[in-house]
Amino acid sequence: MTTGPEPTKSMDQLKADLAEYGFAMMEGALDPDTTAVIRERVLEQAAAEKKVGYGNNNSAVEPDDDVNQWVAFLPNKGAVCRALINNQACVDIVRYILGDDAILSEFSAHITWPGNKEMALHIDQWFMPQTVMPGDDYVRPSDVSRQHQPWGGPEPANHPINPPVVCNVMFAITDFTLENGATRLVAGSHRSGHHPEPDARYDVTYAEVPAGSFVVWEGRTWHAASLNTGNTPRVGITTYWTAPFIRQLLNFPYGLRPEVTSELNDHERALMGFKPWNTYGATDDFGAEWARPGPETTGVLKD
Ligand SMILES: O=C(O)CCC(=O)C(=O)O
Repeated sequence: MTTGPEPTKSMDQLKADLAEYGFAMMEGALDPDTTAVIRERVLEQAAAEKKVGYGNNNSAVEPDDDVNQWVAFLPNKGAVCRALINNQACVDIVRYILGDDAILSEFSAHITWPGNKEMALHIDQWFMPQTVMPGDDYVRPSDVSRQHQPWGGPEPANHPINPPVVCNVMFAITDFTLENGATRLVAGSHRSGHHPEPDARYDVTYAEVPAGSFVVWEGRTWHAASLNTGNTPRVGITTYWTAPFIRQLLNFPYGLRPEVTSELNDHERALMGFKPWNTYGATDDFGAEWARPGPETTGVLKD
């Protein structure tokens, strides 16, 4: 284990920890009642999804595990979860990292169940093209893959690296402990410009926090969920955020159920990507504040 940040209630400390370690922990972000209501809803949904055999694993990050469970696309699965994207500390730290126009990219629960397999350390912005010397060959952006990356150690690079373009605010809906699979992270790895070597072992910090906290890491920080060696599930909810010019991991404007879309307020709709950014994401009117859904756009016109 290595040194890392301590859980804090101070936004200033949270920002300082992020700069130094690439991650930070906010204690008391959610009150106990809200946390309990969300936990109950997520576990109920998880049990029902398991029963009908609905998509319970995420092979992109856990190819070898069929024990952990992702409850994907939470906004469709109960209005209670929307408390998380309306959490001021969450939105403040996201905007601190990515700027005011950041949007939500994913909003899902990740449940580590006892008997799971260990998730491999990774970074979230694996899709970013690497910097190259002028004239050098480059990987064509649509050919970038998780498998072909500049592997290396977590030490700071001595050359320019990409800035963060995504970040993750993961809410602890149960306690996160060493035993139940707390997220583990490599302090300082956000400065390395490297991806962790697939089978190497590194000094990690376990984000041990009480329920109601969140763990925030930026897109370059090495991290993963851990083994659950206990006998109760660890429930985390990932709110994953992105620069508005990057495709969202979950396609909210397309996939939200109509009854959910009609309940969203403007703040939530903007966060979910209904608002074009410098015309990107527009539908038929480049100047419109909001993208219009198909039935409301202009079709064939004739004199
Ligand atoms: O569930 C966790 O603790 C980590 C999840 C993770 O690695 C991710 O969402 O990229």
